[in-house]
Amino acid sequence: MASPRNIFVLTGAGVSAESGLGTFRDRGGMWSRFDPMTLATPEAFARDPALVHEFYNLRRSGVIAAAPNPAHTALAALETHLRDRGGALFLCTQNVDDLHTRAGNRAVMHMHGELLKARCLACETVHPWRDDLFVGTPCPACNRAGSLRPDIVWFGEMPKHLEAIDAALRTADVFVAVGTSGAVYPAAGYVAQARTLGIRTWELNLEPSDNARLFDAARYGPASVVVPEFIT
Ligand code: BV8
Repeated sequence: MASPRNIFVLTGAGVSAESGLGTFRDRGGMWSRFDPMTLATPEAFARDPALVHEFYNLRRSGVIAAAPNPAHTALAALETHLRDRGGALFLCTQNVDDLHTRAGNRAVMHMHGELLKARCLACETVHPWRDDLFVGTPCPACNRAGSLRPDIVWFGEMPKHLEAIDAALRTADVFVAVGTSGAVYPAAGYVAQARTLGIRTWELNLEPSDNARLFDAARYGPASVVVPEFIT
């Protein structure tokens, strides 16, 4: 790779697959076993909060038990490398785990929220959260019971940090998508936006994604191999 100053990296579930966290749309993936409309929408939470809490409690304990893999570590090294040379890594993740942060990335834009945070629907306070959540769990700030939800962006909800993401894309020299199927918008549209801005686009994935034809270049293989190779 040449030496660009600013790199925008969009990560998806594939970057955490080798840490043991399941992907969504692969064969055997989460959404092939569970219907996202019954688990990952505000309507599902209103209808059956106990079921939705159970699903996210399981995933939260899975994240706590997982560890970053060489793909996460390589992206943390890339951030330091670019910063030391006056550039920047804009790391935007669709993942709700904290593995980029634990690997050492300082600035991570979690556009679909974070599993290790809970938000109160009554007072809007966001709390760091590692325990199981139940329908009757009181909010530590306002003490109201039944008002806490995972601080996750569900289908039909507005993703987070959209302005910062747009600004980062506009100052990037290279766009790299890692381990994402390109099925969920608005993230799936960023490669087209990058192309419009004249930014060189790379795909790093196990196999060609839905958007593969939109990338200028690609490397296919496990993220733990292709990401470290790409940055050296
Ligand atoms: C919104 C949290 C309004 C939940 C998630 C345009 C057209 C059609 C529909 C829409 C559209 N725009 C919006 C929509 C609606 C909808 C949408 O996109 N629907 C799709 C399904 C058609 N979008 C929304 O509702 C979004 N909100 O649009 O608001 C708005 C927005 C902007 C401006 C104005 C208005 C909100 C979407 C958020 C949904 N929340 N996550 C939870 O986690 O429980 S989505 C879910 O998919 C995941 O959580 C993840 O975040 C996301 C993306 O999936 P991927 O990360 O790509 O994972 P996937 O399994 O699909 O792929 C894994 C890839 O890794 C594969 O390619 C595989 O080959 C690869 N891989 C596997 N192993 C490895 C590997 N690669 C490397 N190494 C390996 N070892």
